[in-house]
Amino acid sequence: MKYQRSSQLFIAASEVIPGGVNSPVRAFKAVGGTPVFVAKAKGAYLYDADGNRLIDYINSWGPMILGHAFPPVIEALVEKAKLGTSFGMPTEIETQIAELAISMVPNVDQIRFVNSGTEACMSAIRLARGFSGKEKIIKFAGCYHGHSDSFLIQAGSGAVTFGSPNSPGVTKGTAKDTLLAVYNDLDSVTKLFESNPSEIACIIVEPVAGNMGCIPPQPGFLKGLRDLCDAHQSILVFDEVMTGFRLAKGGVQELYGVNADIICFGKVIGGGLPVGAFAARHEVMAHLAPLGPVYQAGTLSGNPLAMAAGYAMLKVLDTDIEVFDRLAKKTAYLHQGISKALSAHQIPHTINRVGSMISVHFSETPVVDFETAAKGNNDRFKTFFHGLLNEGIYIAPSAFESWFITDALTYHDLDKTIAAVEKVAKSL
Ligand code: KE4
Repeated sequence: MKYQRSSQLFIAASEVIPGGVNSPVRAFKAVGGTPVFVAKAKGAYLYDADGNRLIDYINSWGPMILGHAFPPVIEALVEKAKLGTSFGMPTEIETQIAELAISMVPNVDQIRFVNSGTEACMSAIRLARGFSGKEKIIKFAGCYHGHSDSFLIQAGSGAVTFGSPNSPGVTKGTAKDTLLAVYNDLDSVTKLFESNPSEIACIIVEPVAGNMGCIPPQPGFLKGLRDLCDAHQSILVFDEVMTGFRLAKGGVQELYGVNADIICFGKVIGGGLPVGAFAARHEVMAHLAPLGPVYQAGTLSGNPLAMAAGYAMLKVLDTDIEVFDRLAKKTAYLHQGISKALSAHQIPHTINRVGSMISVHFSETPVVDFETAAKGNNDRFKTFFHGLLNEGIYIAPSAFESWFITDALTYHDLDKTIAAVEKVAKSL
């Protein structure tokens, strides 16, 4: 594969955009080398600035669950754009996507749309604090909820890649109200409740973690968080920005049968346009402006263009009753193929998978939290990443990310990917 054009574009971008990218993980800092610039994408394939075709396994970090340039979404966008893109006034499409999302997700009565997952999670903890009258939050080391100050305390995703868990610019005043627990370790959560009695507004958790690679909740973990929140009158926030409308129609609440109090969304809900959202029962949402005192707002929140894209995407996911099963089967097939290829070359590895989220860890021990995820052999991951890229396979440029499977992938694409892993395994 040649990357001359991407290299030239990266030099030009770096002159005028910090690090040449608008989101750090794209800069390839965790794997080295020059970021690939995309010219266009269709279905399961990216076409980069040098004309290389790549099978895409990040799909814009989740949104492209049905493939790039998915026709119903594009058609909806084109039609809606002809009518204007944003008015700063209510439109019918916002009600339509709200009604549809609420019909798909258990245990919610209302939803507020924002413009990113960060905004959704930031607003959710403010609402939890306003509802409970308490100030502290519990998050989990390695979980990432966007770049709002309260979350950049040993965040996962990009922040871990940069090895600066507590980002400069986050004040001590903010940091003191964020308590850190260990993912899949209920005792670590219980201890925080005991040492901060009646001060904890909420627990925010990725119910299936995707920012340490993919890490499933161990049996009883989510139910244990539910019970702790009930016992201490705290709010349970599920950050389903990655998992919402991806792991099941009703997300993790449906998949694991545990209800949260506020659920955050992003990625898939926007069909590839900037949309975030948070949803809850009436009693919680009654505290949100303009109904109640908890303020939250946004110029482009609910803009009809993004709503039209999200609505077109959700409608397909709501009506195609086999899509989640197809996605899970393709991901399981990929899992088996990759593991067989790595094992054939005695490469120590562990693969985590839930539905259409999967991650490969070069570690002999099970990856169940941030500490075990960080023990992976990162040099081996770098070789793996670039080896696959050279074979036309694009996976997440960091070991601390999940891959996102799209239904546009064929079994031929999966076989091509497995064959590439077989070839790369020789050099690991
Ligand atoms: P955004 O603000 O990036 O839309 O969403 C933040 C967010 C919140 N919650 C979870 C569970 C998330 O995974 C994210 C964002 N995910 C990363 C990928 N790990 C986005 C990629 C990036 O930062 O460029």
